[in-house]
Amino acid sequence: MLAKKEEIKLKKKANQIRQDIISMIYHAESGHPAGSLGMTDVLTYLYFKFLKTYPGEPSNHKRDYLILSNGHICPAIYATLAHKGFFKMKELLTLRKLGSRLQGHPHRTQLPGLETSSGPLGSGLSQACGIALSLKQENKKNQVVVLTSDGEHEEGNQWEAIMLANKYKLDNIIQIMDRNHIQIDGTTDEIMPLKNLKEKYESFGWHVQEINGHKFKEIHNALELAKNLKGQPKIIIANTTPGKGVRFMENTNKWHGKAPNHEETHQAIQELKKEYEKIK
Ligand SMILES: Cc1ncc(C[n+]2csc(CCOP(=O)(O)OP(=O)(O)O)c2C)c(N)n1
Ligand SMILES: [Mg+2]
Repeated sequence: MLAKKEEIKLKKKANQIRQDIISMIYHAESGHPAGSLGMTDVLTYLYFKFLKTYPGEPSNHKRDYLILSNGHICPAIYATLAHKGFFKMKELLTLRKLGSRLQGHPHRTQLPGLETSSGPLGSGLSQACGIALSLKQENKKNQVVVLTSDGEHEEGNQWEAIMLANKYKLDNIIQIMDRNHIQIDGTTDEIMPLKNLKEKYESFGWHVQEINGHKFKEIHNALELAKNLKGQPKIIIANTTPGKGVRFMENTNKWHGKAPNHEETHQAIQELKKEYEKIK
């Protein structure tokens, strides 16, 4: 069970991370707010409760691995890493600037805390499989958590990795899918219907859970169950609201990859600040 006190702390942290995401994208004048805001609760829980991380020593061999496959939502992981102490908060406003370590898509060798580079969709699960397989061969217990998006499930490579993870019984993988029903140009139903992803994954030999990706108790319970389940790869389908926390950005693909202007930024931050005061 997730204690009430912990839940409140996580909600406050996620709210602050959302404010940073908005400021970063505003200053960069480009970026991807919808998916970033949608996955903030999951990322907050992972870094502040679940993953073994070593901010001062990011390559520590005891660490768990977080692979961000849908690299365009990197403002969320950058802000979370900064809050966790991987680098200074003031660096966040260098997002997408020339020479910055915070590129528009994650660049592994530049920024401490990143395990992979990403951007080309559909590659992260394959990368996670490689890491998970090598950890297994060395009898290591580190967890490999991979974040993917629903849009990525239109990539053939994704399904090759799904089969491989089953073949090698990669039970050190937990995939969390951002099921937000949008992609660049519309809804996933309009562009390429994904139908019943739970049934599909089950038929590929995966253990599947479906949760509300904004309820910390559900995130907690699903990850605890997944961590302790052996013998097969595991996926948590996180149903999320794209743009979560900023009403005018919610549930539309219009904010997939667009920066808010000055007024919109002000409105978004005000809304988040009001919400922060209500957290209890
Ligand atoms: C292989 C590949 N094809 C196309 C793109 C361009 N692209 C970037 S984001 C995106 C939409 C993908 O859908 P999803 O990740 O679900 O978007 P979100 O929910 O974050 O809006 C596309 C097609 C890409 N990055 N990589
Ligand atoms: Mg999506």
